[in-house]
Amino acid sequence: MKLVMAIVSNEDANKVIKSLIKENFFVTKLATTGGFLMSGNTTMIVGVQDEMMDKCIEVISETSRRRTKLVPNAISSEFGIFSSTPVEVQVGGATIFVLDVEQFIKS
Ligand code: 2BA
Repeated sequence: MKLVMAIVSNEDANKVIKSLIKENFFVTKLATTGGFLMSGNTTMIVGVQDEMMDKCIEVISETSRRRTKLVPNAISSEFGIFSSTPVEVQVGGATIFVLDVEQFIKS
């Protein structure tokens, strides 16, 4: 058995969890904070049988794919603040750790 720990953006979290549940995985969602940006993200822990590992990684990767997004870019000038051309930022993506599980007990 493996323990998959996946860190995704809050924006993708619900989509990832819904897709995992649909594929019959058991998921625990943790509200976490990235140490670099100090902004909220979501960590999921999923206990999976070895043979289901690839499927689990596939579901997480497909539902949190890294992509670009256009966001408004406000610029201030001597005449006040106004919006200019939007800028492209990278969003999404998952950081995934896979750990061996020594024991799994449900009592
Ligand atoms: P990512 O590498 O996609 O990481 C997204 C979030 O995943 C991180 O949020 C952190 O919560 C987690 N994470 C990634 N790698 C990890 C690891 N080896 N161990 C534990 N948790 C890990 P943030 O820490 O807020 O980082 C946000 C983004 O800032 C990162 O995106 C990366 O592009 C950049 N970044 C993070 N640390 C950096 C550093 N030391 N130097 C330069 N850029 C950094």
